[in-house]
Amino acid sequence: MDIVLGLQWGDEGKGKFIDLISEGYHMTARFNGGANAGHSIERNGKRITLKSLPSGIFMKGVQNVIGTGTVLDPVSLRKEILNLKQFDETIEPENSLMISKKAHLVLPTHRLLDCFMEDNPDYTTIGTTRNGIAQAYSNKILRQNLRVGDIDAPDFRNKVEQILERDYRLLAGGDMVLPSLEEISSEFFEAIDFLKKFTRTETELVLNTALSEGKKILAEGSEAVMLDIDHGTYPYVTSSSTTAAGACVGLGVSPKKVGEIFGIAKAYCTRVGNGMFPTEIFDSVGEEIRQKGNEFGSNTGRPRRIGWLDLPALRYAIMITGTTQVILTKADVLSGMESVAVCTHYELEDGNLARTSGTLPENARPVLKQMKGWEGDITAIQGSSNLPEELKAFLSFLNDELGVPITYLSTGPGRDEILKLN
Ligand code: 2SA
Ligand code: MG
Repeated sequence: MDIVLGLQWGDEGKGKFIDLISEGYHMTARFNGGANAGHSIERNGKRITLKSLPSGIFMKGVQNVIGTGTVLDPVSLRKEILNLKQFDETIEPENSLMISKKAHLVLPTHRLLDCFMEDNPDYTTIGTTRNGIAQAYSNKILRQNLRVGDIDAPDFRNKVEQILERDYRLLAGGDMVLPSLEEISSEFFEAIDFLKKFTRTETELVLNTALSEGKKILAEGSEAVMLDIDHGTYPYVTSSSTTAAGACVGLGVSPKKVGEIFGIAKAYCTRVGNGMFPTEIFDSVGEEIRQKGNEFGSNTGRPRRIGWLDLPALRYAIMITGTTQVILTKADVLSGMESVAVCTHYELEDGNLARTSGTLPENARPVLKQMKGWEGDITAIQGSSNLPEELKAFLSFLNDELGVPITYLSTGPGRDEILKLN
């Protein structure tokens, strides 16, 4: 099993890379997160953003798994699949998708409680995607949640209604305008009926059987290492395990079965939501990168914060995940800049930090190295030897600093705009 992970704060371009390599796999599997993800893929000049579905859903003959470590919102999944069919009517997720019976359900009140907590000054505002992700995961840990496998039980409806009513009593104490219980309940059960069209099974058995038959599996991470619940910039993180180990836990596959670990990183950094971001750029350069790189949340449309490439954070993410290859994206966005900065280390009062999760002492100072920028449109370049010399120097500097080879360079948003580096 190979794994694709985001090494920064998300939106590194995982969807595009998975789309490029998924042809070589029999199965693609999502192991964490849910409708908070936004994996953008291009097809025939049109872009579509996947939320809960694995990116292999577009590939004929590829089996797709929504694994045990995910949280599944039936209402959102139904919308996503109906939208997908409009985009490409030949796609048949009824035949190519299986969902873990042990994946946890996101209930309608989880979304409402997420909004309630985000807007209530008694709680820390995380800047979540408001999809009820933390509420579903926390109820899982509390052992109070329902799972995909529960939807066929005769008392499922009663149990859901009981939870919705209980949550509504809690929500009624706030000043949120709530939809009627009947409304959210009927939308939810309509989505549950829709969900019943799909295979629901013990996906860990399917995955391990496939591996024992020599089939190749690609595990697809959502969000990214710096948003990991344990190793990210807590509390400004998501609620799942976004690391390579998280893929093993979330899919029920042994670490012994893992081969390549592809880490995706942008040539700069972005983050949405709150939290520390030491290399953040606040001036017009940041705005220029935001516009040029179209750095807006693919689901929520939120402007993403922009910063220079943070090598101490990237080294940390590579260490935590055991990344074997780095895929560098969006270097084209930096084209035409006179100089490009990279944070090489953090300076502390008593020394330097080369590796950090981003949680820094107050007086830590990011040290930026200015590198000469590269000119021209790199999107059409064929063959890495034709890249501008300044970009080659940038890549070679990063290779040396990271200690892991950069094997691909994405040179533009298009599907084919990616170079294999030798
Ligand atoms: P949540 O909703 O509970 O997981 O939010 C917690 C933190 O995790 C961040 N987060 C993300 N960061 C980047 N991209 C994400 N996916 C979408 C995208 C986001 C969007 O691909 O663009 O559309 O805005 C994602 N999902 C969660 C979030 O910002 C919080 O900091
Ligand atoms: Mg995204």
